Amino acid sequence: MADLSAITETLISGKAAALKDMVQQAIDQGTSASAILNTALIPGMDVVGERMENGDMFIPEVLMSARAMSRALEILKPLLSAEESKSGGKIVIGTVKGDLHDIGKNLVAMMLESAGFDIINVGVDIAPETFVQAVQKHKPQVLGLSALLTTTMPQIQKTIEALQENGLKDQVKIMIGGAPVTEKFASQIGADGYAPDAGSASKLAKSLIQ
Ligand code: B1M
Repeated sequence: MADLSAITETLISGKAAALKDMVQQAIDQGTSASAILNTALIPGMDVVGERMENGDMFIPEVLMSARAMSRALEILKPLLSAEESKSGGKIVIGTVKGDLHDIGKNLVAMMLESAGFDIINVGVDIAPETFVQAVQKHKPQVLGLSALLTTTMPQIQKTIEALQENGLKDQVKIMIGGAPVTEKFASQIGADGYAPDAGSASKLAKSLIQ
């Protein structure tokens, strides 16, 4: 059995190369990708968040952990594929304006892709009008909006308003998420669904498309 707590510690220390090796080793030893993700990596990022909040870790160190996490996710990506059949749906996903957090959004995109959706990941710091253009261009069934800061949550609402102003609100289902986002907020602003994590995002997208 792989030492998952050592993986967590290496992620917190931001040692990307060592983390990649350890994740690969854990997989080779038979540990499932979801166990590595849910038992070692996500709890590790939570510790990083707590230390950041307490002033025990600073932005450059947090960035090193974030980079290490992204490298680990690259290894896990092909292994996290869901068993369900392809849905054939198209999803545009991005992080809202003013927000640079992309690990969770990329994880959601990855889960959706492995569940059979066609994903257009438009990136971070995306303005409402850019989301509108992406919806006009790609005509997705679902638009996914991610926000990790309480200060950027209003941009989700602004994006929904921009879709409304451009006559697109009824042509696309809007799914939202991110640490500060809640079900209540989603219904208040007229989003079609909220998902607390990547696994539920995949289930939600399927239910929205049906
Ligand atoms: Co930032 N940051 N950060 N940060 N950062 C948080 C979010 C924070 C909670 C840390 C803290 O203080 N405890 C705090 C926000 C407080 C608040 O607003 N309530 C915070 C802050 C304050 C900031 C800055 C303002 C700090 C500063 O500069 N003073 C700054 C803002 C920059 C900006 O965006 N404009 C900042 C910067 C950064 C870094 C750049 C250093 C880095 C981001 C690097 C990157 O993403 N490439 C960073 C990081 C890494 C974090 C923490 C530590 C980790 C986030 C993460 O990746 N989690 C974070 C603390 C924390 O969350 N524990 C923190 C792991 C990821 C798998 O989870 O992103 O929650 P998460 O995604 C989940 C779900 O939320 C959900 O599914 C995902 C997978 O299960 N989900 C969706 C996400 N999007 C979804 C979309 C969906 C559905 C579900 O549908 C479309």
